[in-house]
Amino acid sequence: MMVAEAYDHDRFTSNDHMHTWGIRLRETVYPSRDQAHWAYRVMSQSYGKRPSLAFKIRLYCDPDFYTSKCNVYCKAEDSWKGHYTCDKASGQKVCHPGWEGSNCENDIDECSRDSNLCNHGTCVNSLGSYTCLCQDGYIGKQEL
Ligand SMILES: [Ca+2]
Repeated sequence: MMVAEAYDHDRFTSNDHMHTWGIRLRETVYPSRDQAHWAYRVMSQSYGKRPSLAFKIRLYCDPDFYTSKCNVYCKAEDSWKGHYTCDKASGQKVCHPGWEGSNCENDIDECSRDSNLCNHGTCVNSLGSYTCLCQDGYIGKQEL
């Protein structure tokens, strides 16, 4: 429910109450300010000569909050705390390639998961990645 009140700000009397409007709003909550569209609304009464109030409104989540209720917090990280971005709709963490875990804080040991990862080379695990060291007589590129 949104309520707006109007007062006269003249210099003759105190700020007199002129009118009160009330409206029940059903608006879309957008994930961010950049995506939020303005909605144009009018508050008016159907009887008599009552003033109307026209306004525009847009609702969006604070930065790093997601879902239509803005109740899921996620802040993208690429540090010791974790390696992830945030899904724009759900706010769920999306791990960078090479990381796993609830906070994407655990390195994936690609070499132990796939013994054929480097064909004719030696696989060397590293944080968030791996390297293939080619055997003598072989050249090539690894693909992540
Ligand atoms: Ca790794």
